[in-house]
Amino acid sequence: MNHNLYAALRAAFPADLDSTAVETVGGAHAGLRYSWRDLDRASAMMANLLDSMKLPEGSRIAVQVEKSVEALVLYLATLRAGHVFLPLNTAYQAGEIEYFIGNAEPAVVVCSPANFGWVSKIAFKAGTRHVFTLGDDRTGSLLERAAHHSAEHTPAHNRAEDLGVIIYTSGTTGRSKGAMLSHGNMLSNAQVLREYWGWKPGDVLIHALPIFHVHGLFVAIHGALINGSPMLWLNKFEPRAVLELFPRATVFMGVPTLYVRLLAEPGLTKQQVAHMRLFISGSAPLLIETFEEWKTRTGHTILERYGMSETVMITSNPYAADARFGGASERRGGTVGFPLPGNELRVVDEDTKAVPVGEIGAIQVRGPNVFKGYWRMPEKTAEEFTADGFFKTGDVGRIDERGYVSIVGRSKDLIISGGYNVYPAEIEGYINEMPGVAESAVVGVPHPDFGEVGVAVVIAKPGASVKPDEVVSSLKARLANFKIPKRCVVVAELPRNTMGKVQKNLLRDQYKGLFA
Ligand code: MLC
Ligand code: AMP
Repeated sequence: MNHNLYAALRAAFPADLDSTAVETVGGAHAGLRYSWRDLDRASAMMANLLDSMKLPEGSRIAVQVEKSVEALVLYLATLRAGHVFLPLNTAYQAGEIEYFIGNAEPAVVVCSPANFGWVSKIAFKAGTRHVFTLGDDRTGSLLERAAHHSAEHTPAHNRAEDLGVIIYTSGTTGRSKGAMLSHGNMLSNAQVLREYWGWKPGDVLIHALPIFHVHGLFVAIHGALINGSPMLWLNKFEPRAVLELFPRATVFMGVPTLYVRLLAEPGLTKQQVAHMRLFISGSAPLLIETFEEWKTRTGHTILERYGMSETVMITSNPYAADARFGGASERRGGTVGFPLPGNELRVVDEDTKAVPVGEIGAIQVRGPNVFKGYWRMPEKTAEEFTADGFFKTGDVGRIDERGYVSIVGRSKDLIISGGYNVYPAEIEGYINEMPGVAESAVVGVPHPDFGEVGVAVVIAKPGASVKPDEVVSSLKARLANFKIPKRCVVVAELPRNTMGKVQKNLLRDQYKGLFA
């Protein structure tokens, strides 16, 4: 049996291949319709282009391009050809890209036409032989080259455990780690979610998330494709454009910031969402206020789920009655619901013993969705798994007497800002190298729009003066914009415990009202 993920998605395309699979909405490239046949033929052409290059097995195809349907086609083509897709956030700057390309050693790099100069320089230096461009307006050398290839292609033969995608996640210490996901990891999760969320004929998904992380790339795209459901496709999230689409759609997925921004629109009414079936939130904690306000304004109860790059989706509130949990069908705000079918989740103490119901501990998971390990980091991988094969998520939570899981914190020092992960250690590393800086601590504080944002607390070397604005502008030149602390303060000293360790909890408390 072929476990190639594209082959499985293709098998779910509707019988009428000329019906619409994707319609672009909003922005300069609105109004384009791609049929299922278009997706199949275009991905065949790109897959044939990749085949013609005779790349070694398991070659990485690194992609940093603006969101477009052609970028989606490139993802499908990479799976189809049996290579490994490596998506990169468009906000990453040269230093970050240099690390990813150096670490992953991709055979092919695809970048935006505007970035070809600097990206190709980095890629060629790292030994990459092929660099293509792909614009969000159907331009670029990738499409020009693919145009010469046949629109028929037989998907590569893959085993379930074959690597399909590498997603880089930042590290608590040191640099980013590439989470290796197999065709089987992604397909099993897509199949489970299709059932669990009650996908059905007639569903239409609004796709307004970036496609370089698992939420937009896997949960949303696989969900629609494996159900043969069309997508209304926005290259960028715009609350008003989304609002206008609700009468034509049934499913919406967003990080909490998207819900907060939609709630700020006076046009969000029960009538406007009458056609919608399901609103799903994830990637960051959904505030109970947002959950309640959404219910009041729209009459819909947001379904919150929980996942991560290493595991894809782990838990979900129920869409319909879940027989495994006494027929519970309530979507409970402040919880992330039940472990998904086939996925085992436990909350443990420091000795890996399950804690009693209702008590807090570390969340560990095991299942067909859990990744193979970190790219070229066998020791790190071994550290993150228990002897019996559970992955240590780094999240802290509890399970209540009804089986609902809640995330109450993180053992990893991580800030989640608007659904993007920011690791303080990385930012602190850059700040600590700046002239005049003795030490720094970056902490997350509540923010009305992004949920949480970073604040940098800096101490200067004796006799030196450090200007907060200069710290921020210097970071901006080197790091992706969403990682930049929204505020920098210079102080005389940092609070420490008896071991000399900076007490970040005290800093978080001290600055929690900054953006109130
Ligand atoms: C943008 N900015 C952010 C930010 N996004 N700051 C902090 N956190 C963020 N997430 C800042 C920029 O730095 C810039 O600042 C300014 O906002 C405008 O930039 P923009 O690009 O125009 O912003 P906007 O389009 O408004 O983006 C906001 C957003 C976006 C919420 C639409 O961040 C987004 O799409 N988030 C979704 C992330 C996501 O898909 N996560 C899934 C991860 S998967 P300045 O100062 O430079 O002007 C995962 C697993 C799971 O976690 O469970 O799903
Ligand atoms: P990433 O590594 O980018 O995939 O981010 C995964 C992390 O996002 C998880 O480990 C959680 O900390 C967090 N996360 C995802 N979904 C939720 C949620 N619904 N509630 C709280 N945290 C979440």
